[in-house]
Amino acid sequence: MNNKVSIIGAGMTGATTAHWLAEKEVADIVLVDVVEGLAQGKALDLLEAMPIAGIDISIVGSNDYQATEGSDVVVITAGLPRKPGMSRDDLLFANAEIVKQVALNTIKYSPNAIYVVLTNPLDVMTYLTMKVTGQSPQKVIGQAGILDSARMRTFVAQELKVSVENINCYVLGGHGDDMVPLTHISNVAGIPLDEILPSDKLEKIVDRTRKGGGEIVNLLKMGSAFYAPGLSVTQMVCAILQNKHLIVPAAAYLDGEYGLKGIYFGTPVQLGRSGVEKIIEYKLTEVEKNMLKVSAAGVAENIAKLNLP
Ligand code: TXD
Repeated sequence: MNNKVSIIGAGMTGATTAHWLAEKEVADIVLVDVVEGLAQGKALDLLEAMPIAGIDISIVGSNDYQATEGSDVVVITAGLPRKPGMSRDDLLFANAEIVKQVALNTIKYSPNAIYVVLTNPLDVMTYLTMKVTGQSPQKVIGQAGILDSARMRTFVAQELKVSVENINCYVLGGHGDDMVPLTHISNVAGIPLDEILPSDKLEKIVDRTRKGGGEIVNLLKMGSAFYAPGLSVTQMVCAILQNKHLIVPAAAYLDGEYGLKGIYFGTPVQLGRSGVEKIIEYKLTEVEKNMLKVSAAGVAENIAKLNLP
Protein backbone atom coordinates (compact mmCIF):
# COMPACT_ATOMS: atom_id res chain seq x y z
CA MET A 1 0.00 0.00 0.00
CA ASN A 2 1.24 3.50 -0.79
CA ASN A 3 1.97 6.04 1.89
CA LYS A 4 -0.88 8.47 2.40
CA VAL A 5 -0.54 12.18 3.09
CA SER A 6 -3.57 14.36 3.81
CA ILE A 7 -3.24 18.09 3.36
CA ILE A 8 -5.90 20.11 5.15
CA GLY A 9 -6.53 23.47 3.52
CA ALA A 10 -6.46 23.50 -0.27
CA GLY A 11 -5.53 27.17 -0.52
CA MET A 12 -2.22 28.57 -1.72
CA THR A 13 0.13 26.64 0.58
CA GLY A 14 -1.97 23.46 0.69
CA ALA A 15 -2.29 23.15 -3.07
CA THR A 16 1.34 24.09 -3.65
CA THR A 17 2.47 21.50 -1.13
CA ALA A 18 0.37 18.93 -2.96
CA HIS A 19 2.06 19.96 -6.21
CA TRP A 20 5.64 19.69 -4.91
CA LEU A 21 4.85 16.50 -3.02
CA ALA A 22 3.20 14.83 -6.00
CA GLU A 23 6.40 15.36 -7.96
CA LYS A 24 8.28 13.32 -5.37
CA GLU A 25 6.00 10.28 -5.95
CA VAL A 26 6.30 9.18 -2.32
CA ALA A 27 2.63 9.09 -1.32
CA ASP A 28 -1.00 9.21 -2.34
CA ILE A 29 -2.41 12.64 -1.55
CA VAL A 30 -5.73 13.79 -0.13
CA LEU A 31 -6.66 17.48 -0.11
CA VAL A 32 -9.43 18.69 2.20
CA ASP A 33 -11.02 22.12 2.42
CA VAL A 34 -14.23 23.63 3.77
CA VAL A 35 -14.95 25.40 0.48
CA GLU A 36 -17.19 23.25 -1.71
CA GLY A 37 -15.34 21.96 -4.78
CA LEU A 38 -12.02 23.72 -4.10
CA ALA A 39 -10.07 20.67 -2.95
CA GLN A 40 -11.82 18.48 -5.51
CA GLY A 41 -11.02 20.82 -8.40
CA LYS A 42 -7.37 21.31 -7.50
CA ALA A 43 -6.87 17.60 -6.81
CA LEU A 44 -8.39 16.62 -10.15
CA ASP A 45 -6.32 19.18 -12.05
CA LEU A 46 -3.13 17.96 -10.35
CA LEU A 47 -4.07 14.33 -10.98
CA GLU A 48 -4.52 15.10 -14.66
CA ALA A 49 -0.94 16.44 -14.75
CA MET A 50 0.45 13.11 -13.52
CA PRO A 51 0.42 11.32 -16.91
CA ILE A 52 2.59 14.13 -18.27
CA ALA A 53 4.98 13.81 -15.33
CA GLY A 54 4.89 10.00 -15.50
CA ILE A 55 3.84 9.73 -11.88
CA ASP A 56 1.54 7.01 -10.55
CA ILE A 57 -0.16 8.22 -7.40
CA SER A 58 -3.73 8.91 -6.38
CA ILE A 59 -4.77 12.50 -5.64
CA VAL A 60 -8.23 13.06 -4.19
CA GLY A 61 -10.03 16.20 -3.03
CA SER A 62 -12.84 16.25 -0.49
CA ASN A 63 -14.86 18.29 1.98
CA ASP A 64 -15.22 15.19 4.13
CA TYR A 65 -12.54 14.14 6.62
CA GLN A 66 -13.37 10.49 6.08
CA ALA A 67 -11.22 10.73 2.94
CA THR A 68 -8.19 11.23 5.20
CA GLU A 69 -8.62 7.87 6.91
CA GLY A 70 -5.38 6.00 7.59
CA SER A 71 -3.04 8.88 6.75
CA ASP A 72 0.64 8.46 7.56
CA VAL A 73 1.13 12.22 7.63
CA VAL A 74 -1.39 15.02 8.08
CA VAL A 75 -0.32 18.49 6.96
CA ILE A 76 -2.32 21.39 8.41
CA THR A 77 -2.42 24.52 6.28
CA ALA A 78 -6.04 25.49 7.00
CA GLY A 79 -6.49 29.00 8.30
CA LEU A 80 -6.26 32.64 7.39
CA PRO A 81 -3.08 34.09 5.87
CA ARG A 82 -1.72 37.55 6.69
CA LYS A 83 -2.65 40.73 4.85
CA PRO A 84 -0.32 43.75 4.67
CA GLY A 85 0.07 45.38 8.08
CA MET A 86 -0.83 42.21 9.97
CA SER A 87 1.56 40.27 12.15
CA ARG A 88 1.36 36.49 12.37
CA ASP A 89 0.08 36.92 15.94
CA ASP A 90 -2.96 38.82 14.66
CA LEU A 91 -4.18 35.48 13.29
CA LEU A 92 -4.06 33.77 16.70
CA PHE A 93 -7.69 33.38 17.73
CA ALA A 94 -9.26 32.85 14.31
CA ASN A 95 -6.71 30.25 13.32
CA ALA A 96 -6.78 28.52 16.71
CA GLU A 97 -10.46 27.76 16.20
CA ILE A 98 -9.80 26.37 12.70
CA VAL A 99 -6.76 24.32 13.69
CA LYS A 100 -8.61 22.86 16.66
CA GLN A 101 -11.41 21.62 14.40
CA VAL A 102 -8.92 20.24 11.90
CA ALA A 103 -6.95 18.44 14.60
CA LEU A 104 -10.10 16.84 16.07
CA ASN A 105 -11.44 15.84 12.67
CA THR A 106 -8.21 14.25 11.46
CA ILE A 107 -7.01 12.41 14.56
CA LYS A 108 -10.16 10.30 14.70
CA TYR A 109 -9.46 8.90 11.24
CA SER A 110 -5.66 8.68 11.54
CA PRO A 111 -4.70 8.02 15.15
CA ASN A 112 -1.11 7.15 14.20
CA ALA A 113 -0.46 10.08 11.90
CA ILE A 114 2.50 12.38 12.17
CA TYR A 115 1.40 16.01 11.95
CA VAL A 116 3.24 18.75 10.10
CA VAL A 117 1.70 22.13 10.86
CA LEU A 118 2.04 25.24 8.71
CA THR A 119 -0.76 27.52 9.91
CA ASN A 120 0.31 30.74 11.68
CA PRO A 121 1.17 31.76 14.29
CA LEU A 122 3.18 28.64 13.67
CA ASP A 123 4.72 27.70 17.00
CA VAL A 124 1.44 28.19 18.85
CA MET A 125 -0.65 26.31 16.28
CA THR A 126 1.78 23.39 16.45
CA TYR A 127 1.48 23.36 20.24
CA LEU A 128 -2.32 23.47 19.91
CA THR A 129 -2.29 20.55 17.47
CA MET A 130 -0.21 18.46 19.88
CA LYS A 131 -2.61 19.23 22.73
CA VAL A 132 -5.85 18.66 20.80
CA THR A 133 -4.75 15.45 19.05
CA GLY A 134 -3.09 14.06 22.17
CA GLN A 135 -0.20 12.88 19.96
CA SER A 136 3.25 12.68 21.49
CA PRO A 137 5.39 15.77 20.83
CA GLN A 138 7.63 13.64 18.60
CA LYS A 139 4.73 13.22 16.19
CA VAL A 140 3.75 16.87 15.88
CA ILE A 141 6.16 19.22 14.14
CA GLY A 142 5.85 22.73 12.76
CA GLN A 143 7.33 24.00 9.53
CA ALA A 144 9.10 27.33 9.65
CA GLY A 145 12.86 26.86 9.90
CA ILE A 146 13.49 25.33 6.49
CA LEU A 147 11.72 28.30 4.93
CA ASP A 148 13.44 30.95 7.05
CA SER A 149 16.82 29.34 6.44
CA ALA A 150 16.16 29.05 2.71
CA ARG A 151 15.34 32.74 2.58
CA MET A 152 18.61 33.55 4.28
CA ARG A 153 20.48 31.22 1.89
CA THR A 154 18.88 33.02 -1.04
CA PHE A 155 20.03 36.42 0.17
CA VAL A 156 23.57 35.20 0.92
CA ALA A 157 23.80 33.58 -2.53
CA GLN A 158 22.67 36.81 -4.18
CA GLU A 159 25.22 38.84 -2.22
CA LEU A 160 28.21 36.52 -2.74
CA LYS A 161 27.26 35.15 -6.15
CA VAL A 162 27.89 31.62 -4.89
CA SER A 163 25.70 28.59 -5.57
CA VAL A 164 22.87 28.17 -3.08
CA GLU A 165 24.13 24.61 -2.69
CA ASN A 166 27.28 25.86 -0.95
CA ILE A 167 25.36 27.92 1.55
CA ASN A 168 24.11 26.50 4.85
CA CYS A 169 22.05 28.78 7.03
CA TYR A 170 20.50 28.10 10.39
CA VAL A 171 17.68 30.10 11.91
CA LEU A 172 16.42 29.32 15.39
CA GLY A 173 13.51 30.51 17.52
CA GLY A 174 9.89 31.39 16.96
CA HIS A 175 8.56 31.94 13.44
CA GLY A 176 8.23 35.69 13.85
CA ASP A 177 10.28 38.81 13.41
CA ASP A 178 12.22 37.85 16.59
CA MET A 179 13.66 34.69 14.98
CA VAL A 180 17.38 34.22 15.52
CA PRO A 181 19.56 33.70 12.42
CA LEU A 182 22.86 32.17 13.59
CA THR A 183 25.60 34.00 11.75
CA HIS A 184 28.62 32.14 13.11
CA ILE A 185 27.16 28.67 12.51
CA SER A 186 25.71 29.55 9.10
CA ASN A 187 28.44 29.13 6.52
CA VAL A 188 29.55 29.13 2.92
CA ALA A 189 31.35 25.85 2.17
CA GLY A 190 32.33 25.66 5.83
CA ILE A 191 33.46 29.27 6.28
CA PRO A 192 31.29 31.04 8.89
CA LEU A 193 29.14 33.82 7.47
CA ASP A 194 30.46 36.38 9.92
CA GLU A 195 33.98 35.78 8.55
CA ILE A 196 32.94 36.06 4.93
CA LEU A 197 30.56 39.03 4.95
CA PRO A 198 31.17 42.53 6.35
CA SER A 199 28.97 43.18 9.37
CA ASP A 200 26.76 45.80 7.69
CA LYS A 201 25.95 43.44 4.81
CA LEU A 202 25.35 40.56 7.21
CA GLU A 203 23.05 42.68 9.34
CA LYS A 204 21.00 43.58 6.28
CA ILE A 205 20.67 39.91 5.37
CA VAL A 206 19.63 39.00 8.91
CA ASP A 207 17.05 41.78 8.93
CA ARG A 208 15.65 40.81 5.53
CA THR A 209 15.45 37.16 6.64
CA ARG A 210 13.50 38.11 9.75
CA LYS A 211 11.08 40.16 7.70
CA GLY A 212 11.10 37.77 4.71
CA GLY A 213 7.48 36.68 5.14
CA GLY A 214 6.28 40.28 5.43
CA GLU A 215 8.20 41.28 2.30
CA ILE A 216 6.16 38.82 0.27
CA VAL A 217 2.88 39.73 1.98
CA ASN A 218 3.50 43.37 1.07
CA LEU A 219 4.14 42.45 -2.56
CA LEU A 220 1.20 40.08 -2.95
CA LYS A 221 -1.20 42.24 -0.92
CA MET A 222 -3.74 39.42 -0.73
CA GLY A 223 -1.98 36.55 0.99
CA SER A 224 1.39 35.18 1.93
CA ALA A 225 4.17 33.05 0.48
CA PHE A 226 3.40 29.58 -0.86
CA TYR A 227 6.07 28.17 -3.22
CA ALA A 228 8.89 28.06 -0.68
CA PRO A 229 6.62 27.11 2.24
CA GLY A 230 5.15 24.27 0.15
CA LEU A 231 8.57 22.86 -0.71
CA SER A 232 9.68 23.22 2.90
CA VAL A 233 6.77 21.06 4.05
CA THR A 234 7.52 18.60 1.27
CA GLN A 235 11.09 18.19 2.46
CA MET A 236 9.82 17.38 5.95
CA VAL A 237 7.19 14.93 4.72
CA CYS A 238 9.74 13.11 2.53
CA ALA A 239 12.24 12.94 5.39
CA ILE A 240 9.55 11.32 7.55
CA LEU A 241 8.17 8.88 4.98
CA GLN A 242 11.59 7.88 3.68
CA ASN A 243 13.01 7.58 7.22
CA LYS A 244 15.92 9.75 6.19
CA HIS A 245 17.16 10.84 9.64
CA LEU A 246 17.48 14.25 8.04
CA ILE A 247 18.44 17.20 10.21
CA VAL A 248 16.41 20.30 9.40
CA PRO A 249 15.33 23.34 11.35
CA ALA A 250 11.69 22.96 12.44
CA ALA A 251 9.36 23.85 15.29
CA ALA A 252 9.64 21.11 17.91
CA TYR A 253 8.52 20.70 21.49
CA LEU A 254 11.29 21.72 23.86
CA ASP A 255 11.68 20.04 27.20
CA GLY A 256 14.68 21.79 28.65
CA GLU A 257 16.74 22.15 25.46
CA TYR A 258 18.17 25.66 25.09
CA GLY A 259 16.96 26.25 28.66
CA LEU A 260 13.36 26.30 27.43
CA LYS A 261 10.50 24.09 28.46
CA GLY A 262 6.90 23.47 27.40
CA ILE A 263 6.84 25.43 24.14
CA TYR A 264 7.20 24.72 20.44
CA PHE A 265 10.20 26.53 19.07
CA GLY A 266 12.47 26.52 16.03
CA THR A 267 15.45 24.22 16.51
CA PRO A 268 17.36 21.73 14.38
CA VAL A 269 15.66 18.34 14.59
CA GLN A 270 16.39 14.95 13.13
CA LEU A 271 13.39 13.63 11.21
CA GLY A 272 12.59 10.01 10.47
CA ARG A 273 9.65 7.62 10.30
CA SER A 274 8.79 8.19 13.95
CA GLY A 275 8.82 11.97 13.58
CA VAL A 276 11.32 13.95 15.65
CA GLU A 277 14.11 11.51 16.49
CA LYS A 278 16.40 14.01 18.10
CA ILE A 279 16.68 17.68 18.93
CA ILE A 280 20.09 19.13 18.17
CA GLU A 281 21.47 21.80 20.49
CA TYR A 282 23.99 24.31 19.22
CA LYS A 283 26.46 26.10 21.43
CA LEU A 284 25.17 29.65 21.35
CA THR A 285 26.79 32.96 22.21
CA GLU A 286 25.36 34.97 25.12
CA VAL A 287 23.87 37.44 22.64
CA GLU A 288 22.09 34.63 20.78
CA LYS A 289 20.86 33.10 24.03
CA ASN A 290 19.32 36.42 24.99
CA MET A 291 17.71 36.82 21.57
CA LEU A 292 16.24 33.32 21.90
CA LYS A 293 14.75 34.26 25.26
CA VAL A 294 12.94 37.24 23.72
CA SER A 295 11.62 35.06 20.91
CA ALA A 296 10.53 32.33 23.38
CA ALA A 297 8.71 34.83 25.59
CA GLY A 298 6.59 35.87 22.59
CA VAL A 299 5.62 32.27 21.83
CA ALA A 300 4.87 31.48 25.50
CA GLU A 301 2.70 34.59 25.77
CA ASN A 302 0.57 33.50 22.82
CA ILE A 303 0.25 29.93 24.12
CA ALA A 304 -0.99 31.38 27.44
CA LYS A 305 -3.60 33.48 25.61
CA LEU A 306 -5.27 30.30 24.33
CA ASN A 307 -6.01 29.16 27.90
CA LEU A 308 -5.46 25.51 27.07
CA PRO A 309 -5.89 22.91 29.78
O1 TXD B 1 6.11 28.78 6.95
C1 TXD B 1 5.00 28.87 7.39
N1 TXD B 1 4.68 28.29 8.54
C2 TXD B 1 3.96 29.63 6.66
C3 TXD B 1 2.64 29.68 7.20
C4 TXD B 1 4.21 30.07 5.33
C5 TXD B 1 3.17 30.54 4.56
C6 TXD B 1 1.80 30.61 5.03
N2 TXD B 1 1.68 30.34 6.44
C7 TXD B 1 0.35 30.23 7.01
O2 TXD B 1 -0.34 29.12 6.45
C8 TXD B 1 -0.57 31.41 6.73
O3 TXD B 1 -0.27 32.47 7.60
C9 TXD B 1 -1.91 30.79 7.02
O4 TXD B 1 -2.16 30.78 8.41
C10 TXD B 1 -1.76 29.35 6.51
C11 TXD B 1 -2.40 29.09 5.16
O5 TXD B 1 -1.90 30.02 4.23
P1 TXD B 1 -2.44 29.98 2.72
O6 TXD B 1 -1.66 30.99 1.98
O7 TXD B 1 -2.48 28.59 2.23
O8 TXD B 1 -3.93 30.52 2.93
P2 TXD B 1 -5.18 30.33 1.94
O9 TXD B 1 -4.75 30.34 0.52
O10 TXD B 1 -6.22 31.29 2.38
O11 TXD B 1 -5.66 28.85 2.25
C12 TXD B 1 -6.18 28.46 3.47
C13 TXD B 1 -7.27 27.46 3.17
C14 TXD B 1 -8.47 28.06 2.43
O12 TXD B 1 -8.68 27.36 1.21
C15 TXD B 1 -9.63 27.89 3.39
O13 TXD B 1 -10.87 27.61 2.74
C16 TXD B 1 -9.15 26.69 4.21
O14 TXD B 1 -7.78 26.96 4.41
N3 TXD B 1 -9.84 26.53 5.47
C17 TXD B 1 -10.18 25.33 5.97
N4 TXD B 1 -9.98 24.10 5.49
C18 TXD B 1 -10.46 23.08 6.22
N5 TXD B 1 -11.08 23.24 7.41
C19 TXD B 1 -11.29 24.46 7.92
N6 TXD B 1 -11.92 24.61 9.10
C20 TXD B 1 -10.82 25.59 7.19
N7 TXD B 1 -10.85 26.92 7.39
C21 TXD B 1 -10.25 27.50 6.35
